[in-house]
Amino acid sequence: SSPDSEGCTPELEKAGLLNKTKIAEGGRKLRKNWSPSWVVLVGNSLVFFKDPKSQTPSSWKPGNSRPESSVDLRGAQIHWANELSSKKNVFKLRTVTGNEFLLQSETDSLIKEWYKTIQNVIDRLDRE
Ligand code: I3P
Repeated sequence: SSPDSEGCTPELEKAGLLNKTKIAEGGRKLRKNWSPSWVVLVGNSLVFFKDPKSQTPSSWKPGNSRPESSVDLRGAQIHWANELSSKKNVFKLRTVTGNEFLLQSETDSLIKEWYKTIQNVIDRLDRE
């Protein structure tokens, strides 16, 4: 494990480019607006960055680029949701606060990895 694993800097679990749209805010439905997002899973949070051009390994680090938004995965739910889009490989992420996101990739293996990794974090937090 890294020197930080026992310290105060959460470990980076995964980062990559996904298509994203928010579809609800606090339970209120929003109009879809798909856009590419640099997504970083770190600690208990999924963090979204607007600029897909800053995809260097260090670009997620605090100070290097400002997140567009972030999602607390504690109590969140994840479901495959291909019925919610004409796109393939779509899953829905719902937070305890009633924010809902669709995440999508054209690459089957990639979206499956994200699904599995996020589900694992949610399960771990559920057991705490
Ligand atoms: C939406 C846009 C989205 C589409 C959505 C449309 O139109 O085409 O890409 O979602 O479908 O309403 P607009 O740009 O005019 O807002 P998908 O790509 O996920 O299918 P929907 O309303 O059936 O969800």
